[in-house]
Amino acid sequence: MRGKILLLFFLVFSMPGLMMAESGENLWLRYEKVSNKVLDEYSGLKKIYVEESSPVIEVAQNELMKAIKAMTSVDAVVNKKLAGSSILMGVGLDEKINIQGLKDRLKNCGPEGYVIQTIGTGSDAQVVITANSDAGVLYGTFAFIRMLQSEEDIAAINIVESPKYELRLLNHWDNLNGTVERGYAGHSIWWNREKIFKVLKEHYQTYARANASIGINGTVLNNVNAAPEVLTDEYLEQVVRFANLLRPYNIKVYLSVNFSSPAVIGGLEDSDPLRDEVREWWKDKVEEIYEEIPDFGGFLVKANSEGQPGPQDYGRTHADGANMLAEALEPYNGIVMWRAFVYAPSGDDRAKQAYTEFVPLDGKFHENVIVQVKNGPVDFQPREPFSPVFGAMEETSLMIEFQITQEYLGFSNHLAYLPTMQKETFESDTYVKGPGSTVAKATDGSLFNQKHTAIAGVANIGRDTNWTGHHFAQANWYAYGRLAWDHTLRADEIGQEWLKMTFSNDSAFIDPTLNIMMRSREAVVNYMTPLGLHHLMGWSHHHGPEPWTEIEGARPDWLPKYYHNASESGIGFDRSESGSNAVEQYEEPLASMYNNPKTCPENLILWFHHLPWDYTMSSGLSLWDELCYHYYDGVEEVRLMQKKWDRMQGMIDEERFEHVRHKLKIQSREAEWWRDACLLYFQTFSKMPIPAELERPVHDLDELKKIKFDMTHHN
Ligand code: GCW
Repeated sequence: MRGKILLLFFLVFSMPGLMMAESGENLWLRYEKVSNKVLDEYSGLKKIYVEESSPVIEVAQNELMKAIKAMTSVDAVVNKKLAGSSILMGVGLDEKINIQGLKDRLKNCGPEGYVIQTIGTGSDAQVVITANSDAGVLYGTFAFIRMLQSEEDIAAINIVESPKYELRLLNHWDNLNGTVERGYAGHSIWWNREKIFKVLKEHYQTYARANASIGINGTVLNNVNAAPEVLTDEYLEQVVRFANLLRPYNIKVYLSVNFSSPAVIGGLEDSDPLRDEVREWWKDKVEEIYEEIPDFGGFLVKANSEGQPGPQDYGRTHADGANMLAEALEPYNGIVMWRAFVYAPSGDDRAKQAYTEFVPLDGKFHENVIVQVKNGPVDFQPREPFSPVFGAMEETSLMIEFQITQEYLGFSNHLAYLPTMQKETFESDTYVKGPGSTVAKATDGSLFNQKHTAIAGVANIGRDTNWTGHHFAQANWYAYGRLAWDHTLRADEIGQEWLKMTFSNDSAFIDPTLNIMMRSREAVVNYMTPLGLHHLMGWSHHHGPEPWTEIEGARPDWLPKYYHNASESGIGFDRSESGSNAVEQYEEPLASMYNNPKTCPENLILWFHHLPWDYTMSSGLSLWDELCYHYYDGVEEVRLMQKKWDRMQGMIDEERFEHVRHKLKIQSREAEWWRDACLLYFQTFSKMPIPAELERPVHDLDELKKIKFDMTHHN
């Protein structure tokens, strides 16, 4: 019997095309066997010399040994002597080995960068992984593992790396009751779990390893819509456990705090930031936290925004509020990240408000305050211009906030590879210091003398086995970290790295799949909000199209009509001089360029202009026809994605293949839903026909209006 089982086992796993089912739980840290082509070279990685151990170095060393074992079957051992070791890792190796220029190279890699270098050749070759800190060694080790996973040549490595941003954070919008705001991958990994911490330890370690592998060094554990209770003993105890667990991976924990905490949980009369009693309360609270977590990162605050309390409730400014917290955190080197995502219910054009409120406060924030600005001026739309706040506050540390969770890009149902969008923001020229003053440079310290540089990504992580709901959404987590480390990396090179580690090193799989990824975000823009349209989504769920929605008593700027302004005279938001004049917030030549529809980039034209339906676009088509072609292109692209993906069958495990195929089917259906809903609705104003050569809509407008989108299965 046993023999038969073994035979069956052998047959199943030796058959070409039949691969082990994979759930995605190991993310990009799968450590598959490398090919025979490189096996010989890699098998030499037998002896590891470690200079001065520490908890962080131990993590790096264990990871490396585990990876080598899994990829090459070699049992690497720790060697006490430097001579004869194949891998040398640790801080201070420059004192022990004589490599020309190493000291200078280390000078260039800052506190968390690293050097990886091969010395010697053939069987004497040694790989050196060194840095100025244990964290740098950890990151260098993961970079080296990535090279092994991607089967790169390691015979002559010569790498010097340093991160572009000092603080590279994930923001979890996780509520203490276990739900996740705009989370589409199950419930919170942090809060309200039934299983005990001990059981979950490995799960958390995977999270920590994954983040360490891409250089994330901080995580905010709770929603910016913060419950004051997170600062009570009950929750702080849990925060201490998370901090202890994440520390050896060089990840600091931060908390979102509710500005009214002194009143709500402290029993004070109010939370006025200029009252001594309130200031003392925060100081005591901070002291209490640091007693337990000496390396606590600091606070993230959403204040006076979307109903959250803040200093303005007491007639104080954002600076008054932020500085009070900064003062409490300062003795411990803690940071305040104060969000600029603000807009008043009945104010001016919503796109202008962050700038209007924050730019006058430039220079008024303490040194340990960083103002956190969303990439665009409205709200994580599939395409927005960059926020004009970037570059406009020279005397303030500014950080960029991206959204990794796909609130407005199809949730975890749609394949949308986000780095192409993020690169668009990074590379946008603000012109604040002349041409070349990109958003990247305006935030990474190269243009202004920021005290701190930082970047945040709103996490797409949940309790789903594959962590992110859609297997390809893992790529957005991975890529965010890689870009936070180095925003000059190309979206395609990051995508390729990720595909190799997550699926396969076979170019017959990688090339077409990378092509799907690289074109995916533009597809989403086309079938949802082309030509600068924005916020056409259902007002509460933000998933499906509801350009028609009217809700009595609702804030106008939560409803799509506020943004698209469709009427018989045309469509679009006039932000030119004749409208809200939001263009004025941009430097020249951008202000003039955006102001004129003839020079405004057409992919943003309806963001800045309200134009008649028969307006002639650069293609010679009318605006209406152009809009139709974009919506149809979006749908076509998803159908193409499906075809390309179908050809990948057999190249990866069936489980993940099928899962993605299923998701693409949903995406394809929803792309049609979007196209038909928007075009049929806008057609009631344009009264123009959909070009004859295009297929007919598959839906009926009245039917579409009746769809009640059900959010429940997304949480
Ligand atoms: O995009 C909007 C979301 C809110 C979110 C808010 C914010 C956490 O719809 O769910 O709240 O942005 O960024 O604060």
